[in-house]
Amino acid sequence: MSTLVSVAPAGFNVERIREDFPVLKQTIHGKPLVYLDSAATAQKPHQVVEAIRRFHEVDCANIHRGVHELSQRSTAAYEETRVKARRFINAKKNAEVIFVRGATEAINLVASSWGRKFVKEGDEIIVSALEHHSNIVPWQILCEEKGVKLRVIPMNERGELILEEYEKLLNPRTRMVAVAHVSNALGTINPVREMIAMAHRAGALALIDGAQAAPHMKVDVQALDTDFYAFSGHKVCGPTGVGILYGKSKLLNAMPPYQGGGDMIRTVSFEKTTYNELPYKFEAGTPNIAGGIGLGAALDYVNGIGLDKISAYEHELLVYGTEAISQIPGLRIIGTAREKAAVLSFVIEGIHPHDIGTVLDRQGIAVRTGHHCAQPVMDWFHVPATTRASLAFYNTPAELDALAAGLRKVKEVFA
Ligand code: 7TS
Repeated sequence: MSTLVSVAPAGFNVERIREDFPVLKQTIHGKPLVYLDSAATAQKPHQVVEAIRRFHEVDCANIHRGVHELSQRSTAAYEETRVKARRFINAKKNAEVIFVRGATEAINLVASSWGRKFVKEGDEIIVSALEHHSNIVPWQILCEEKGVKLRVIPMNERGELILEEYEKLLNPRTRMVAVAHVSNALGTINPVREMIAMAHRAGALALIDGAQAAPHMKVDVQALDTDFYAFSGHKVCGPTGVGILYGKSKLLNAMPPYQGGGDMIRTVSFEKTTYNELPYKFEAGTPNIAGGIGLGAALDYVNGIGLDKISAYEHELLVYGTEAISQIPGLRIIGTAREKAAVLSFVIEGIHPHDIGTVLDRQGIAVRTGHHCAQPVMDWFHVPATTRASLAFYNTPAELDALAAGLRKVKEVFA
């Protein structure tokens, strides 16, 4: 048995946890599956699958509209997830928790709704050099429409943001600072609490893209004092197509609706329509009800293990995996921030990442190769793409040994 397992936090039993993930118990090309692509999407425990199945088999009805029993039940189950999500990020009020499709939609909602009303020509918006495209492009669209300038916080060779440079970018024209909590391409954990405080001192708002943070660490939106926080359910062991936007109620109340339709209105006439209160003002149309209920089960599941334990265990895995793959000749890790979570991005001299990914796949090892929707990060490091192994609490040290062995095989194949 690996020594690592013995230093896993008390009460953390990875083999027991893996029993909850039927998908992990399969072979791929005749080899046991080694799933190292959780940054793209996390696997789902059977409790989540069961909650979705139960909804469809027992409670299925539309929500917020029926007096009948099934609609009451499905509304209650869906709204229960809002409460769970509020607790998950420690928001003050349920009304500050908006259901969206995922982090992408959350950021688009803010850029579109808040941006439409509160930015004007000559203003500035700050993002960082390590953002996922979903925290760049919505702001670029807004900038183009409004004549706003997009400014970029640079990073160092470790993939850490340079706060002195960030400080210089802040000025009275800055309206919004939109930054990832954790980088999907590098694993860097940004000092967002400090960055939010800096934004506020300059009179700007802050949006944190928590897509890669929510699965790995305890998030407290009140302690961060963030104005907006976005995450995707599917990266926290929930289903795809559902996520959460947190916003301070004062800001959300002042923003115009993002989409019009059912559920987001109070009254409609051809002369004038009035809008529903928060959070429904931002939830037009029939939502992903099954997904929302599945997300509730996922948050219960993750809380049941405990994010403190998850963080501690994954940190040990990251250290172990970093050591294991660093032994491979010609391998360079991209992203060596001192504060780092769950991501091993790397290149191997002379071998294209897609070839690495293909050879690993033949050995049952699932990694992502490409630019990871973070092309500016690739440009900064002068690489076209990387191979990325991303970790979750259900991974084991033995799987990281398998990755290292797989990479040795890659070297043999392309020798
Ligand atoms: N922000 C970050 C930091 C992300 O990593 C991702 C998705 C998103 C936003 C968008 O999330 P979505 O659920 O709305 O698509 N990242 C990845 C990834 O690294 N590989 O596949 C998707």
